[in-house]
Amino acid sequence: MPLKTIDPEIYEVMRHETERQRTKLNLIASENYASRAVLAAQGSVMTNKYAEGYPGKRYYGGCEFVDMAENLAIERAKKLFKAEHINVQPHSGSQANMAVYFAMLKYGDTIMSMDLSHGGHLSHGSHVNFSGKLFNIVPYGVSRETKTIDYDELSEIARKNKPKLIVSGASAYPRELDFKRFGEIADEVGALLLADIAHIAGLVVAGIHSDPVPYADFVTTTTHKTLRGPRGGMIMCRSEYAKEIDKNVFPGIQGGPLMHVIAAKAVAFKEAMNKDFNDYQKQIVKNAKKIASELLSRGYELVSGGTDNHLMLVDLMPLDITGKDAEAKLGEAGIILNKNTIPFETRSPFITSGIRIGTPAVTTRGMKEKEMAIIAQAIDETLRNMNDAEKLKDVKKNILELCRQFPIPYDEAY
Ligand code: DSN
Repeated sequence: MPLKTIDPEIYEVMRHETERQRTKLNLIASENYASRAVLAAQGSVMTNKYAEGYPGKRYYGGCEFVDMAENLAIERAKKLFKAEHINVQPHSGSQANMAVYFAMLKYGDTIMSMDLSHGGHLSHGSHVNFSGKLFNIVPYGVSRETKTIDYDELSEIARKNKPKLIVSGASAYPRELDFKRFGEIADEVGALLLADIAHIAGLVVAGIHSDPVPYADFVTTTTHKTLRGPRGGMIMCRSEYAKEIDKNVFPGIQGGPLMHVIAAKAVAFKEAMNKDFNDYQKQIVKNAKKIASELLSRGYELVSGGTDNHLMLVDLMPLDITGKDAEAKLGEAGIILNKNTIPFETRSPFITSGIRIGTPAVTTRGMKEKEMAIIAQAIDETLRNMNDAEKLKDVKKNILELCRQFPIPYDEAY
């Protein structure tokens, strides 16, 4: 029987969520619209199968077809990223990072990573996360002047603290990461290098962001951001670490892999091999640069003065608006994004002094520079008229019209 009959409540929730996705503008830098093919694989019979272990070495019978799916995912990811070894089983980026830490480090070992408030990620060492609780975290950040990573300072911190592992990667850093330089610094101090490319994986595949694979011992990613696949994680590493990594994913920190998600990862990797995908990634960056230049020309301050990738951070301090209020008012106008701390933040992570704007999702809808100019204007009008309900209504109408012109890639998501 159809979902609508079996569970009308969840059906209604999903109908509303589809409508929300259809009628609102998504500027959350870490989100995207997976294709119908990806959704089909994820919502399939593959969900019924237990497959603890790895292809050809499972703890269950009946794994012949899920083995094929996992092998396809691995082979395709190897072609995309040119990595020696790939594990497609991590349920998330956080678990991918956890498996690398557990494979290579002992509790209490020193990890050097980007501070959360400077753009890092929870799983890179936040004190409220397992990473910060189990390991000794030495943070690095951006320079106060340029708001970009100062690699000389990073090198000095590394020499002083002799970390066992350096993490390069971020959730809110608008500039290109110099993985070669990270590699040199790691080599100099005898540290392992982990590149977490969760946000920029699609850009790396398309060759418009430097590739960490030649320099890093481990590369982790999620599969659902710029890569536009199902929600999930993945680890790439040199062959010498393959056994330790696999052992630490399963049975180390996970049980049965999510075979429906792995099948969907395989589909997404196939989609990422199309030339269209590279064009899509290029457009993501063009779109981000366009919003950035439009905001700058309207007098906004962007952290580091702009963007090289798919996202930017707006510093709201000069407007005396909090990130929390901006997120709420933009949401009312149909523009969905997230409040974000800015480097040297003085407010709490629940309030913040910034917002993060990303272009992967609007670019999937087919929007280009012309639409980015409209979006920047809508953001500006909202932020300058936060208490003018009529003005916000007008903005909402325009955003709705824009969304109608650029539909999401599904009629019904269920
Ligand atoms: N925190 C997610 C983000 O960047 O939105 C990543 O895990």
